[in-house]
Amino acid sequence: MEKDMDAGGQMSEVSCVDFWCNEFGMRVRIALRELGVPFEYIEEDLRVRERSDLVRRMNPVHRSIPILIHHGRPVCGSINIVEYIDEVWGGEETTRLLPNNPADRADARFWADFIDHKVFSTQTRFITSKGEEKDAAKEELVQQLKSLEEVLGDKTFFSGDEFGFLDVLFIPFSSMFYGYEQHGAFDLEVECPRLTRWEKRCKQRESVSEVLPDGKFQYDLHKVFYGIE
Ligand SMILES: N[C@@H](CCC(=O)N[C@@H](CS)C(=O)NCC(=O)O)C(=O)O
Repeated sequence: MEKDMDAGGQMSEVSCVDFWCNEFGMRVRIALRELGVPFEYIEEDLRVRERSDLVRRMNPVHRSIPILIHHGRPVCGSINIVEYIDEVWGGEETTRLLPNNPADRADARFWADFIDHKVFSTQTRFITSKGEEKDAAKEELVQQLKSLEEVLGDKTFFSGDEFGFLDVLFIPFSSMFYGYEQHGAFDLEVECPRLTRWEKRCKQRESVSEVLPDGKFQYDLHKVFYGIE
């Protein structure tokens, strides 16, 4: 699926600039696989402090990854990119990632924002803090996961029977579930049983299993990044 540059060093029609353990970038790689879009993967090693020329050129405002490059034109911001992928390559209703109904779409976007602005920042605070602050962040994170579990309800996937937009956006965060448990000394299956069953269902999909890193690798890398013993 992932194509290399051709012999003349030309860029593929579709490229994804990312780092293997980037939760935001995993969304893009999963979405491309779900919709069967061949793409070239360009690794941007975030352990190197300076961003590459390509990233500076393609995302001069934020200098962040992921970046989708389509016919040489960059698309930035993972949620924006997933929506773009859906618009360009999503076919019939059943193979689209975003729900067809405008109210369901608005709901999905609301929870997407919740994942990025609540869950991600709480996760970062939890992983990087100690003592009382860490305990408070852990409590908050578990409550936020429970909120997402409420949204999931008894459905197979967030939008119903089909794997879709919110599944694509949130499943990369499950690569930190092992890290949450280790870091907070709790059992996520006890706190959020439906969410952990959803995680297992998602991981049965090739698009997800090929992209998600092992939980221990992911936690170890976060520890290095944040200087946690
Ligand atoms: N909201 C952005 C967030 C992207 C982001 O923050 N990416 C980080 C990695 S997690 C990054 O590229 N940081 C650049 C750096 O660390 O130099 C998205 O959804 O794409």
